[in-house]
Formats: sequence, structure tokens, C-alpha cells
Amino acid sequence: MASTVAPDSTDVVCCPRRPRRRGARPVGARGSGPATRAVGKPVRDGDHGRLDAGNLGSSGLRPRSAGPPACSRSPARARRPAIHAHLPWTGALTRHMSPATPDLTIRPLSPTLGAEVTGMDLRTDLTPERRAQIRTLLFQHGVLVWRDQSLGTAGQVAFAEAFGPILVFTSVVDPEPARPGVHEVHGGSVGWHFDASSLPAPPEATVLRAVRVPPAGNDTLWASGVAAYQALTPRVQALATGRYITHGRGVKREPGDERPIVAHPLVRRHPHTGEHYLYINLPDWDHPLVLGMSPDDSDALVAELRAAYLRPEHQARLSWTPGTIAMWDNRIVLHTGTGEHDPATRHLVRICLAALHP
Ligand SMILES: O=C(O)CCC(=O)C(=O)O
Repeated sequence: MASTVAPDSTDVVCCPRRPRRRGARPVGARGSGPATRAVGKPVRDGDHGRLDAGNLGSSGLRPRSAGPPACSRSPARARRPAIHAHLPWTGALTRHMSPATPDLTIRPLSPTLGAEVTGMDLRTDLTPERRAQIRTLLFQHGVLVWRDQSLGTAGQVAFAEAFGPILVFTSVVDPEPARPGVHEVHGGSVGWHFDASSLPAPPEATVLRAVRVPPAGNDTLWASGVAAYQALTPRVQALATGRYITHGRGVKREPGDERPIVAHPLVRRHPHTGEHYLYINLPDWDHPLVLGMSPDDSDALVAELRAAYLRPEHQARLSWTPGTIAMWDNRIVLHTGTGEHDPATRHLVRICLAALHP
């Protein structure tokens, strides 16, 4: 396998020439239809409106992820955990409060994003209370890291499944995994991306485990879509809100490529925290197009959003050690590897979750 790969060519899932792969299905999902979500999953994108003709670009591309109209479901804010009420996601209060976790140590990875958690054994410490704590911490910090865990692949699967159904999809990272939905990453990925965001229903979370890593370098970076949105001027926030953006080769397509183009709302609202965030895929191999805008206007907006997303102060960085587990909210954080990864010295295992249990 190549040492550096473009991750998650979720296009394969949608490819009409490969019907068997057509839908991404959570493990254990019944029926033969395309991806389904976990029963009882919270509403996503509660504040974006239904797609209308005004959202379509001149290309006539049809977005695939149009959600329900805002009025059809209860407001996302109503589902906020109490701790989040009226507090900014990136504020000092929320980031350093650990109300129900006196036995844990929470060390922020950066002032804006990520936290390292100590005091847990992820093989055994998954009581309902613990899972609730982890979910709350995940929504507070966006990325959680545990070191020196001895999970193994079966343990990682069990840990992941404690939070939601595993999403099975075809990824260029590991196109034929030995175990569905469990991707062996030999080397790594370089390019700021969400995992599998070109799926109509992208995974809500990712769990990545370091099996073998070099002693230095080959880190992973995350960037906060919430901080990026908050950093925009009101004018740009208004310009971006209500629009859809393509994920996965929106503009630069190979001739003869018949795969459907997927677009998602550019500004979304987190169903648990109520925070707005930017949802834009930024790897070099993608070329996102804001629907309803000319390519030039779209490029200009994307450049502005990219700059907000990738400000260093909106990022967190992890130096891996064997046994490290990272879990992130794949809705609100972009991630990338930092360098040319050597498949001989770097081996990670990745599991994406179709949805997080409420
Ligand atoms: O290589 C890395 O550090 C990140 C891995 C990654 O992006 C992925 O597996 O999706």
C-alpha cells in the first residue's frame, strides 16, 4: 500500500458500477438498503433548511444530504447537556470543567481543541456513566486521546461499538479490510479532511488506534470547525449559511466519472451542543464547489473559510505512541497526518461510527 494515501474515497460506495458497495451500512443493519442511522439518533443539522432550486449551481448538481426543514423537528439547543447551556464551546469554562469526572485527569491538547484523558482503562471502564462522561468530554473538546491502552483490534471494536454502530464503507485507505469497517492504515493520510464526508451520511465519529509508530514525527493534526465558524465575520457567516458545498471532487472530475456528487450544508449546527460549525473538506485532492455560486465566487469563499479553519490556534496536535487511542467528533473537526508516512514504521487502525448513540 502506498505510504501516503488520499483517505476515504467514499465515492466507491456510491459508484453505480459496483452495486454491492452502493450503500454504506452500519454493522448489523438490517435490510439491503443504503446507509441507515442508529435508532434514536439525534437530529443533525437542525437549523439548515431544505434544499431548493436556489441552492443548485448552474451545473444542476443535486446535493444528497438535504436534511429536514428546521420546523419539522425540535430545536437542537433543547438537547444540549446542561454544562453547555449558554457557554461558548471554546470558552475556558467549558474546556476546563469536568463536572462528573473527579477521578479523571483531563489535559487539553490546545487552548481550543482536544484533550488527553488519563485514569481510564478502555477495555473495562465502559459503564453507562463512563460512556456518558466520554460523550460529554467529546462534545466539549472535539478530540479525546487516551495513552497506553491495550485494546487490540477486538478491544477497539468493542470500545467503538459502545458509542455507536460501525460504519462499513469502502475506503482507499484499506479497500478490502479483513473485518468490515475496520481499516488498517499503513502509512497515513496527508490533507485536511473529514472521514468519508463524500458519503450522503458521513460518519459522526472516528476511533483511531496506534499499533506501530515511529519514535518521532508522523503526528496527526485536528482543526475545529466550531472555532473556524466563530472566527468568521458576520458578513461571511451570513454568506456561508444556508449554502451547500460539494465533498469529493466537486469540480475536478475525471472524464467518464459517473459517480454522484455529494453536497452537504456548509454551516451546520451540532445536535448536542447547538454550536454552529463549518463543514468543508479541504484536502488538496478535493476541489469543493459552493452550489449556487460561480466557480470564482466559490473559490474566493472557500479560500476565506479555509484560512479560518486552518489558523494554528484552531488546531491540536498529537504525537502518537503505541497503544494511543484518539476519538474525534468527525462532524466538527478536520484532520490530517503531518508528513510522508512510512508504512513499514507506522500502522494505525481506524474505525468510523455511523452515528453516536444519544
Ligand atoms: O495519518 C494520519 O495521521 C491520519 C489518518 C487519517 O487521516 C485517516 O485514517 O483518515
